Amino acid sequence: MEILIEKAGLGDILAKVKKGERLSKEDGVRLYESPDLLAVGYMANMVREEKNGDDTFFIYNQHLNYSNICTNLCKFCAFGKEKGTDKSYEMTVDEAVAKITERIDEPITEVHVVGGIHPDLPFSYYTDMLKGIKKARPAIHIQGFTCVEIDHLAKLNNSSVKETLQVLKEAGLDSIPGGGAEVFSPRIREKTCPDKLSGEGWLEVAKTAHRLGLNTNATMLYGHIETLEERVEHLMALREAQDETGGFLAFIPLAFHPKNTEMSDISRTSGVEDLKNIAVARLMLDNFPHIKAYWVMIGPKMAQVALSFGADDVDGTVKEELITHMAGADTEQAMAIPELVRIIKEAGRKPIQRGTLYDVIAEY
Ligand code: V47
Repeated sequence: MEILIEKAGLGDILAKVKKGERLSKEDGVRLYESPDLLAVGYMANMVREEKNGDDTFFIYNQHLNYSNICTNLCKFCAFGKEKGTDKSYEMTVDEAVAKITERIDEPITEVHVVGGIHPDLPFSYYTDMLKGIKKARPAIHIQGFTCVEIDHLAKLNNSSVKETLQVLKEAGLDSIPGGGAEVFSPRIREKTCPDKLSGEGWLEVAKTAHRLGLNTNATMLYGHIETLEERVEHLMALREAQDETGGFLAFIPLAFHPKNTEMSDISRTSGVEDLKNIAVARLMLDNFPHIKAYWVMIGPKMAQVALSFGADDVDGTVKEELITHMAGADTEQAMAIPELVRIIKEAGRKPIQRGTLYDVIAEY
């Protein structure tokens, strides 16, 4: 294989990977440009095995999308709706908490709470929801509110991001998911989500959370109008932030789903694209412990293959995910643990059920 990597013109990158040397922006672009998927994947797999061996993580989780009402209305999003339109919804705090209690008999360990940027829900709605969830299920880990929502909540709270995070933490917030990062490039944000928090703003919220002891994840929405350079710059900005704080747990590349969005003329990502994004992320993000292949977006089959291309996590049981499914995802709504275990074992890896902070719950 190493001869093939040399032949693919990537021998110098292989040498760096073997020495554990950091890859440059130019290296990242060359990896993306390389038509040799197996060469890129082989190197990413080396790093994956060095960091995580055969360990492959999944979680028993639940998604709670409390409202789709959103003032940002990003062009790539099919989930967000204007208030008062027929497809918009918002749960009361009691309705949101009922989503937790109705599954109280299942051994769920994490709830992933995300919604739109709502124009008029008060700050108390969010703290009451956190407190209500914790009261209903004290042991559950609440991974909630993207950095974009946190920035909005700080404004509602007439306070700094730091102080607001402290209040949210006291109300029950345990960690922050990776959404809302999109592509940090101002060019992309201007064209696709001009009203959204800037890339710099997103990174600042994430770093503030880390300094308060809240871990976060990071994402990148790929497969629309971004250039390969813009993808690499996004990864490098995350790598730099991680050097500063060390608070990111996982990176999740998100495959753009065009259906029902204002960018529906764009085709869905291909399998090669999906694997490339996992592999390049694994190679560039040398300081991220985990790379997640999110089966909801790339399908269980591609997520399984991704376990040999740099990924060491497949997310989890999920259930009731709306953001991707409203944009045309044809994956199931949920995956049962035996199925997650089966696909991981078939890929020759070791399935590990984890808690949100990668604590081991069960080994299979
Ligand atoms: O913030 C929106 C993206 C994100 C589309 O942290 C779209 O572990 C594809 O962030 N096609 C939400 N993507 C999902 C997310 C996430 C999912 C799973 C795990 C974690 C984690 C985070 O989805 C949004 C946005 O970036 N998104 N519209 C679309 N049409």
